[in-house]
Amino acid sequence: MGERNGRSMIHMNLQRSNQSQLWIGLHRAFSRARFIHHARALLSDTRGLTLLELLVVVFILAAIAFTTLSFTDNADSQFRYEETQRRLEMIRRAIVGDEQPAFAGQRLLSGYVVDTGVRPTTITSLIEQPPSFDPFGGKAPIFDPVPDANGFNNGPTSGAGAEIVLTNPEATLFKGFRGPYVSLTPGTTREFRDGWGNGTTSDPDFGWIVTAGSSITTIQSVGADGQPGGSGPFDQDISTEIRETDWAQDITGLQVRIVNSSPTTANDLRASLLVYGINPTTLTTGWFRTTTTLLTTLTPGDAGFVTFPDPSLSLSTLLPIGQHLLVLVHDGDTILNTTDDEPFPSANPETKRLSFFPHTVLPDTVELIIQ
Ligand SMILES: [Ca+2]
Ligand SMILES: [Ca+2]
Ligand SMILES: [Ca+2]
Repeated sequence: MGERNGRSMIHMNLQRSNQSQLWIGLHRAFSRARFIHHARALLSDTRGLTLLELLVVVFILAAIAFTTLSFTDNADSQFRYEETQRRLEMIRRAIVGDEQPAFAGQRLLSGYVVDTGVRPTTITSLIEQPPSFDPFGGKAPIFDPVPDANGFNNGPTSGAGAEIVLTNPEATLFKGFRGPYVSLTPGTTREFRDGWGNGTTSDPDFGWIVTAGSSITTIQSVGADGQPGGSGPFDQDISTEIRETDWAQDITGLQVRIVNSSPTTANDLRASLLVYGINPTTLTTGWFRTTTTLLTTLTPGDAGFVTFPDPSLSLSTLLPIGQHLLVLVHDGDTILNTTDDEPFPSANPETKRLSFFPHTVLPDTVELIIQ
């Protein structure tokens, strides 16, 4: 029994052992299947990841390429925008000169307005000498006893009330066209376009829009879209304004102190300012004259004041920046702008060059001395 029992125990154990082997085998088989399944899944996952990665890489490369392209595009637009701004600044400097002190606080008078006494009407006039303009050079100011209603001299050159040319060297002013006032587009003879290349060569403004008001001139670039308006950063129009204080000085209230250092009494004195420019009526080069109030008597050793403008004048008191000539005037009949008006003393008139700078206050008083 014991043996039998023992046998049966062994048998059972064997049976159990076989069963567990079977289970283990089955388990292993399942495990292997699962492993293979997992491995396949993993393998297929790995393939999926690789593809995804590849796609990501391709996408990133494309994105980089696109970004580089749009960056290049953007950089190009940025360059053109800045070039347009630089050229607007160039136009501004061409018209009113360098607005910064040149050295040691001293300022230089330069630019189109200083040379010609007027603002340009087109961009072409900054490049080519307008037909009515004189070339740059020393000019003897011309005093006209009876000027035109707009203040400009109108002849005659001889006879009663004839123009008087102030030939003394200290009276000479350097005036006239000395352009081009802007650096031309490289490789061209007469072009000055904006950074976007707007406009055509036949356009007198080369694509810029120039608006000349009575006191403000605006120069505008229409931007990347080539037309006025637009909202994009580069389509928006950009412009520069030449304001009254940039190109002109108002002489209202400017006083001239006249000192009589001569031994004789001087009577019926005024001071006139001679300004070179273009007569807006005849469109020819000429001299504009505006004059102060009257000082009836000035005894030896005495000083007196006259003030711009004489109330009988209806001329503009806005004068261009630049150098002008102040002249002492004798007005015997005390009526301004009649044939007897003449520079004083007639043999060697008292004169003084006055410099009008942009953005500055004119001195309250300037002085003329009768020697
Ligand atoms: Ca005249
Ligand atoms: Ca535009
Ligand atoms: Ca007179």
